[in-house]
Amino acid sequence: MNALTIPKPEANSGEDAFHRRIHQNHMFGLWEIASQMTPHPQPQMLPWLWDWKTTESLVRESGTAVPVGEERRAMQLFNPGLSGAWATTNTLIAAVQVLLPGEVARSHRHTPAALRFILEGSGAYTAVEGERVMMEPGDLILTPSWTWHDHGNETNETVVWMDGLDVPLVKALNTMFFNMNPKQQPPLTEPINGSQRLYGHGRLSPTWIKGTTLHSPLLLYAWSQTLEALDALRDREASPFEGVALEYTHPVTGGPVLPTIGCQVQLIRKGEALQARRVTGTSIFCVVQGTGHSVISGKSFAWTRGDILALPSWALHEHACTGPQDAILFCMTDRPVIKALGFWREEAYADNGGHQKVSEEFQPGKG
Ligand code: 1HN
Repeated sequence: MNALTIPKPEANSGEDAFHRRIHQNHMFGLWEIASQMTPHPQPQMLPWLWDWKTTESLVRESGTAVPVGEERRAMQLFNPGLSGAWATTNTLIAAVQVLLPGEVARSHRHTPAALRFILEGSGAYTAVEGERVMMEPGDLILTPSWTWHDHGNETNETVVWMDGLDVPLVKALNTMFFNMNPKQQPPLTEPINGSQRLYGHGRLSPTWIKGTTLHSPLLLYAWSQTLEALDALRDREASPFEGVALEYTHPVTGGPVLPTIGCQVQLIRKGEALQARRVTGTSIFCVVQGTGHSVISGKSFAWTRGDILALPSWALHEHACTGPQDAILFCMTDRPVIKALGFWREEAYADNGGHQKVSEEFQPGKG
């Protein structure tokens, strides 16, 4: 038998008889694909912004254009860099969902973990495993992996929220399971906001409940408490990259709220221009209040309330508040996965006083 000839680097065109044979046999030489071992992440996803002005009008229209049937009335934000994949970043999907007065989104469960960040409307609810979790603007509500959940709006105002899920990650891992509950709304078995009563008191947790769950047992992070925490720190020196940034934590372990999705809220004070850095993993920001911009890889994204911004892995980014009021950003990220697997890296941008040169302005809807 002849020894394999080691191909020379210039023999990587894949056109000769040997390469044709390996391709026919479902093989490629590493020398043909080694350029995929990039020296640093080179994401396919694009940094992108969905402006609230556009999203809001489409979401309002969806209220009359499509019913809440078997499926939710949730507008999925597709990243234009990801070739039509169901993904806002390579690991996360964001959606904007509307529930009109009197509507119910029926009970189902799935392996992707989900969260809601409430944008508009008071008094609607998500029922999670038999517990109604009441919604107020700015609240963070969790529906962990494989928990039954339905939504209902018994108020007379429309409710709008941002959904966040780890769908692209679950799909990449081939671990998608989904089913409908035979009941539109299974019976309530827990007190309203029961998880908040048990776990919503900071460092005080019930002693009689042994062990804990991978996900946070606290399903509601109320905006009133979030705002109070940010206010208490407003006059402090904080992160040069994130401003007054607080992580929503699992009350028992101190870890992230979901094993696959971490959440943060950040206050960027009036006039504050944070410094640039890059980190591994992706994030999706939602502007809660204020106006400002984020510079991502030299492109400036101007933002205002309700805008949703997707940040790729390892992209240089910096945020600034430019309006007359403090800015607040909500952020969801795949950082828990990145950290658990040992892929976390961060790098401050040292040049130019920590600020990028802006070479382009993002145009909403165009790029
Ligand atoms: C889902 O179950 C909801 O429960 C919202 O409201 C958005 C996006 C992808 C997959 C499942 C919901 C979703 C979703």
